[in-house]
This record gives sequence, structure tokens and C-alpha cells, in this order.
Amino acid sequence: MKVTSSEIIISAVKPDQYPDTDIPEFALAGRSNVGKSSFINKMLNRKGLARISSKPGKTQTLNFYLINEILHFVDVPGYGYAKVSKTEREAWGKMIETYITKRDQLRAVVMIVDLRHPPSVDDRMMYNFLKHFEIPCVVIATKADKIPKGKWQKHLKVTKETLDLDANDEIVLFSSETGLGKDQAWAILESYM
Ligand SMILES: Nc1nc2c(ncn2[C@@H]2O[C@H](COP(=O)(O)OP(=O)(O)OP(=O)(O)O)[C@@H](O)[C@H]2O)c(=O)[nH]1
Ligand SMILES: [Mg+2]
Repeated sequence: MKVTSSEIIISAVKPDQYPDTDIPEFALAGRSNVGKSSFINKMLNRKGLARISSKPGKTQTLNFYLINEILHFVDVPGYGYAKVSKTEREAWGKMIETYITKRDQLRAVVMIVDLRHPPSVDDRMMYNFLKHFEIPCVVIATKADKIPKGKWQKHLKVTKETLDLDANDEIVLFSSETGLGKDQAWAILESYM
């Protein structure tokens, strides 16, 4: 997809704040600090549209981005950040569950994992949650620029095995630094629109 326009529409915490339109939507899921916001910026060719940070927990609301007037990306707060109270974690869980299970416009969840490390317990829970609710899922294995090319396939294999990835689910080697995987990711998302 050639992105010609992108803008933030709203930062929402509850359903009555979600944009009231029928356009298709893709939500980003992943560990805190894994690179969800960076993925959005790379896909949109925008440096600072989605706020990124080297400190985890930057994204705290559901941030809706409108792209080419025809689709939404929804940046979602990351999970697995230790310095979060139990109450906050529960509020997060409710917000995500409500969004993912009730949002008819949601076409697929883009699940971001770190190619360098095997998916965490939280990653596996998120993946199983998506499977349970039969939400289509595209896995993006990001930060590929941080490991040598010769190790990519080995790490990809560990990622697939640890998630117990469904044979029907696509996985993309990605880097928000270099743009690796960007065209492939767009092609997959477009197939869900
Ligand atoms: N080298 C490299 N660094 C990356 C990549 N993607 C993200 N980063 C870095 O990882 C850190 C976290 O990136 P974010 O995009 O803010 O991560 P996030 O998942 O949105 O984090 P939260 O909003 O806290 O959940 C930043 O320092 C980014 O520059 C990548 O592909 N390669
Ligand atoms: Mg973020």
C-alpha cells in the first residue's frame, strides 16, 4: 500500500470513544517496548506519529490512526511491564479484552514479537487468547536488524515453535530500522481488507 495520508484520530479508553465508522481495523499487540509504535511509524513512513520510547509503557490508551482514509491502525498498550500495579494490569486486561472481542471492524491483530528472544509466557497467552476468540493474527518478528542475517531462520523457527504457531498464520521478519518486511506485511494486511 502506498500511504499518502495518516493521522491520529483519538486516544480511547472505552468503547463509546472508538471511532464510529465501518472502515477495517488492525490492532497491534505485543510486549511493552517490543516495537509496536515503531512498526506503525515504519509502515506509514512517519517518524514521530506514534510516540515511541526507550522506556516501556509509553502507549497507555488505544490510539486510533486513520490511513489513506480507508483503514485504521490501533496502537495498544503493551503487556508484561513489571512496574505496573495489579489494579492497572486488570484495567488493561479489561480494556483489551473488550476491544478485541467486541470490535466488529477488527480484521486482524498484528502481534509483534522480538525476533531475538523466544516469545514470553505473556506472548503465548496473548496468542492463545486470539486463537480462542478466532481472531485472525499476523505475527511480526521485529528487531531483525539486531541479529546477524545468518541467524534469522533459526530464530524464526524458535519463535514459531514457542508460540505453537498455527500453520495458517503468517509470520514476517521485520525491522523498523531498515524497513525489512514492510512490503510483505502490507500485502498480508491488504489481503484482510
Ligand atoms: N534496532 C531496532 N530497534 C527497534 C525496532 N523497533 C523498535 N525499536 C526500539 O525499541 C524501543 C521501543 O519501541 P516502541 O515502538 O516504543 O515500543 P512499543 O511496543 O510501542 O512500547 P510500549 O508503547 O511501551 O508498549 C525504542 O527504543 C525503539 O527505537 C527495530 O526494528 N530495530
Ligand atoms: Mg507504543
